[in-house]
Amino acid sequence: MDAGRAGNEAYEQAWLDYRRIEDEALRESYAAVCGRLLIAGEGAELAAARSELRRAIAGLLGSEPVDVSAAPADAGGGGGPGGPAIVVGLADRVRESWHEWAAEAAGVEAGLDAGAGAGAGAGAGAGAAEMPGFETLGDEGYAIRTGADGSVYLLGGGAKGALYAAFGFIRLLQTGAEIRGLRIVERPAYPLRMIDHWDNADGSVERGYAGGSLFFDGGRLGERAERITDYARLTASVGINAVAINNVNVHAEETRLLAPERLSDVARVADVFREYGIALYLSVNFAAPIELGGLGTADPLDPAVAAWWRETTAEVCRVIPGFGGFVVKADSEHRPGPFTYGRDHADGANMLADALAPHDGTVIWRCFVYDCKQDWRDRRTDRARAAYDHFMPLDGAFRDNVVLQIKHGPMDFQVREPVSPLLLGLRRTQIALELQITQEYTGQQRHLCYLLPMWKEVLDFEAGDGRTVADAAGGRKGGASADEQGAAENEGGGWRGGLAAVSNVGTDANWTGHLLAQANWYGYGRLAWDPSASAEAIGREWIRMALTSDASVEETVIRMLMDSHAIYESYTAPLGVGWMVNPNHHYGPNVDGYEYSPWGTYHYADRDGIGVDRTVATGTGYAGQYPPAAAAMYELPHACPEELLLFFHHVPYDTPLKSGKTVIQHIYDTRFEGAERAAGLLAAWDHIANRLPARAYVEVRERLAHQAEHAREWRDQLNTYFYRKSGMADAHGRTIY
Ligand code: GCV
Repeated sequence: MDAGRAGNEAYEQAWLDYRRIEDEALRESYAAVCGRLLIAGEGAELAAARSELRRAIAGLLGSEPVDVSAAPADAGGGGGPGGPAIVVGLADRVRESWHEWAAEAAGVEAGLDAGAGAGAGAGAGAGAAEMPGFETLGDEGYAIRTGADGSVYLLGGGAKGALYAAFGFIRLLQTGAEIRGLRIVERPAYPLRMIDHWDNADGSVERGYAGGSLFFDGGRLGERAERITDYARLTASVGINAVAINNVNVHAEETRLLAPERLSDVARVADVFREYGIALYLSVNFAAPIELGGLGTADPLDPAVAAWWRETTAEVCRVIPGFGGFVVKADSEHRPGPFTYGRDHADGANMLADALAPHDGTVIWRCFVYDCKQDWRDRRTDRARAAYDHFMPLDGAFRDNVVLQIKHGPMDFQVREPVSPLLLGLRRTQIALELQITQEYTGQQRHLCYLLPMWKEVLDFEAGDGRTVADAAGGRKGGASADEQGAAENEGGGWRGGLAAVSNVGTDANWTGHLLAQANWYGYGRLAWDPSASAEAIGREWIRMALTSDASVEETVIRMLMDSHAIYESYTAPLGVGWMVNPNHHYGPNVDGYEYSPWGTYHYADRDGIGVDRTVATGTGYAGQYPPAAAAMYELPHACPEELLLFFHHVPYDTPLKSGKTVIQHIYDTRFEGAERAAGLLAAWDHIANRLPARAYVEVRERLAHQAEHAREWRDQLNTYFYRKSGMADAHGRTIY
């Protein structure tokens, strides 16, 4: 058992668990640099950086750094008699106000000049010319540099950047990195790096698997001050800069969050967020002018409605400085929206955007719009088409402060879906890719499912022209030359889009219920900062920071994480068929659970075959929503990636796959293998039992044991269902019921 863990046994500090570094030589080498701390400047984010660095260094190294911020000259400079220091500040201010001191600090300026690798900025005068690169940091970027005397400079382009630099440096210490000769420049890939909470005012969390809401507690808001601060620290530490605190399904009580008497509570949470560079967003009810304002309509083109939103928004922004904006689920799953008034979604979003524009706020408008009252007998209506059909015709019709939030797949966060064609289709509209950290359809934090490999596939997807989803979310042309890309698109300033994801945290002591599901929260933030980072590297960081510094344990746990999505997929959804789950709560196998429902979620299995024909030639035409190369690939069964075969095609059970197996044999084999591999996760965990902290071992083991058993249930129900439908025996004669 890892003795250093005492005090954070419950993992309530997650990856900001500053347990003492066990390797004495490493600790001493860090201590040589971390003895003194100098914060060059004022302000909330710098104060947060100061307290975090003090806390981290005290925990990791055993003693707090001496704070020399007040009197740098007396303290002898970074490299003076007091020895090296950690210097935190804004790149500009450190350059201007601390120039002399920094120069004294044993040649730091030379180090800064030589290494600025973020590209040559235009510069603003002689000083700027000396430091190419800092102009390109932006408010959120940062540089970390070691001066010649060993002092470490954590320099933000703006205050947020300085805070991120502090967290970045702490991460180096926690992961055992070399901190001599640091020359790091980091800039986030996206301006929007958001987490959406589906928290309700009554304290429950829709699709929450880790306890109740952090923010709402029996009708009160913001009472758990310490926990909310820890949440803000954890969230900011991975670079998240926007959080919507309430569910996109806005009920009566949450509609009232906009009312003056509730705003002060919201403001309390926003105050904490602001210290950590996080803008608070509210999900709003499109019918609020009626339900809260007492108007007779919510028609977005009605001047009285627009005026109500303008005034209400102005008050929100007065009470909450730096308010982020609104998240809107409209005309979706029984929520009100502009369709009621014969208006389109650009009318609705733009009206709210105009109310937010004077306050520099953003409308995050969701594209999860489809008919949830479909007749299952109707085989021509295809839910997968809906987002593209609704929003492509509106490309270019949205204000500059509207971001369309688009789920990664065309259906709804299934374990396997193709990438939504809308993500690559929109060229003149700002977008945010929406992911789901909470494991609604991926094991509900009872099964292990590390989601980064799947998210990486989404971000890397391109439809034949080299422009990836990661590019599209950043408003980058990507891929081919600008000419080939056509119209001006969105490169350059003003882009507000990026990534958004549904939170997986709650009041459980370890935040996420399944301890290893913390890696999804951590990893989402790290990917939103840098989508080119590898899933494995991010997973290893989390393991070192949150769980253990034992390298052999790390090897086992990273394999478990990296294999887990494929394992989950193999015993649940074959070849791109989703939805074979129990209705409502969505947990556990039920092959026909959604087959005769109005939700548009069918597999069409009969005695001869299975799958949905979404081809242009004979099906719903969904495949034709992709650019030509991808459309051609999905249109033909032999060209279609096999893992999506049944998403795009209805095929007979005896259709041969590339492996030589038939579809039915593939279904049987993957279910048997998947269940075995799930049991293997438990065995792997047991194998490292005596090298794991006791509580972590026991808690995770309980979940892995459940998973192994539940995977068998999935195996047997699916195999039995398809055996009974098809009448085709398993080639290996294994037990099917
Ligand atoms: C918040 C799915 C979920 C709902 C969720 C919805 C959405 O349908 O099951 O719980 O509602 O997606 O994303 O709006």
